[in-house]
Amino acid sequence: MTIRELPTKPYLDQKSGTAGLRKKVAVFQQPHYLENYLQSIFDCVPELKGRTLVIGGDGRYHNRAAIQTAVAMAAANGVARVVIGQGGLLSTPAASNLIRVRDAAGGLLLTASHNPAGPDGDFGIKFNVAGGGQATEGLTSRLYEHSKTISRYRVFDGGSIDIDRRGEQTIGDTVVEIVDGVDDYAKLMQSLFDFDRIREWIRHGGRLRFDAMHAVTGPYAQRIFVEMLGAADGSVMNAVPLEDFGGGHPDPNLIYAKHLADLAFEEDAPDLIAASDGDGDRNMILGRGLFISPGDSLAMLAANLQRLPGYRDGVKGIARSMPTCRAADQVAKALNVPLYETPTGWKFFCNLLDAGEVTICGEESFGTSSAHTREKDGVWAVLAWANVLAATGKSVREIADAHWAQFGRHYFARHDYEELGAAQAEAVMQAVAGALPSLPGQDFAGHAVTLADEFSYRDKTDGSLATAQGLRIVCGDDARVVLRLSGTGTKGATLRVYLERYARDSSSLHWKTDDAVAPLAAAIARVARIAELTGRQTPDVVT
Ligand code: G16
Repeated sequence: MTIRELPTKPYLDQKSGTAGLRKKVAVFQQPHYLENYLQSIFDCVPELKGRTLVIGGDGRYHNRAAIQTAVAMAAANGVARVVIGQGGLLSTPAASNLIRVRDAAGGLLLTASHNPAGPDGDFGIKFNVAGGGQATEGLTSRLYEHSKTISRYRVFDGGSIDIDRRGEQTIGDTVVEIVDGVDDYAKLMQSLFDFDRIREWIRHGGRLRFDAMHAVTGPYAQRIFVEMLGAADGSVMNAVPLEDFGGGHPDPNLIYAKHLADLAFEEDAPDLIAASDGDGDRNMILGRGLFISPGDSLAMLAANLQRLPGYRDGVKGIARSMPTCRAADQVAKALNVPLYETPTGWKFFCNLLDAGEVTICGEESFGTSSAHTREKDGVWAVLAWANVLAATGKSVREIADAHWAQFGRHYFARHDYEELGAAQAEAVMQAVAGALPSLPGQDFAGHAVTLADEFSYRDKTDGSLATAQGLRIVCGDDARVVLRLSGTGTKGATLRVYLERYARDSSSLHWKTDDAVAPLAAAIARVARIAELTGRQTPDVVT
């Protein structure tokens, strides 16, 4: 068995999107495609040599084969130790945590998040750096540049490992350790939340229902909610991870998890209903008869965080991505802590978290997390809600009503126009960009425009500048519309239109979200000429 250096030709499309390289499985299965990208990582991150690398994925189709390739290449590139979740499974937040716990130089997260899986589905790779955070914009650009000129890769020839057998194996000089992917994560959760209190809440009738959607969180949820916290058998639905996610679309929102919204409105609905996505970083929260939007969930958790054991020191700061509704801003104001507005993409939170500037952060795309890891964390969000319910003795509805009465309510909806031609999507963005200079002072759905611009962001810790991060039309605190193109799709272009309306007086706190934002949707459709430029009369997905 030897290390071989093999010639290869570059592919020119290995540019990371919002969260790593995501492509159709068939693209990753092209000769040397995966190898090229992995070699770019080993070449651009020389500190992996002699150190530890964590590998795990969401269990989707191609995961197991890709892990064998990654291990053979890690061995050939001088990685000293590879730590892999048993069966190749690690949720994204658990992988980030394992990188921290093992003081690893980085980790390979094999996931395309909530995108459908299977031979015709998607696959993806994300590289996370030491400390568990996502690769910065700078590193992902270097990887892309490198991938365009790559001419050889190194692989250890002839060995394979058993990823289902816990313990140590060797491949060449590299030790490969297969670990239980849940252990360290469960310990971390126990250190943050009051498990005794949640157990009591459950014993006294608190009911939880969690849908793992046949993706990676099944084993995490089963261990934590059922085995450790005593939730009833059957509290975790679709708990077995499957390579094709059971043919489903593990994207926890009102479209792809509509059955949970229906459940929430049943007479005998559980107290807390939740779901996570393919790789376990997203979350959806519902109470009896109520959906909590991600922006509200961030704000409500931030307002209640100090009740939870891991957060007794309070909230240092809150961060949200720019398109996320501004509910958390009101909480930051009340707590007298800074609010950071970053571009879409969890990677933009990582520097703030590393610098200790922020305790909790979240995004409209169903992501919430805290400084305990460097990824968004679905199971964490569910536990945080369970702990708030247990600590206050209130229902989700009571928490929400009290929150809105104190802070006002931000109605929020995202309208997605999927699989557009690149030129169509660009034309819409151009139409809005062209209109921006004339909008300030104008009426927009009954509100006066106070700011209309393209968002850019300077990271206060490293000074880096991210430009072209979305177009925004702001009407003071009262309303806002944001447009941007998705960076995670694998088919055509997706236009995202984010609509937000703020209501403060008691008579306006219980509208239907669709009704509340309808005037904004109509106004932006006119400015952006969406129907004319795309041929679409209505969005494909509303979340
Ligand atoms: C990823 C990123 C998130 C981002 C989301 C949507 O989530 O990690 O930060 O908000 O995509 O991005 P876009 O609007 O560009 O499609 P995930 O869960 O897919 O990894």
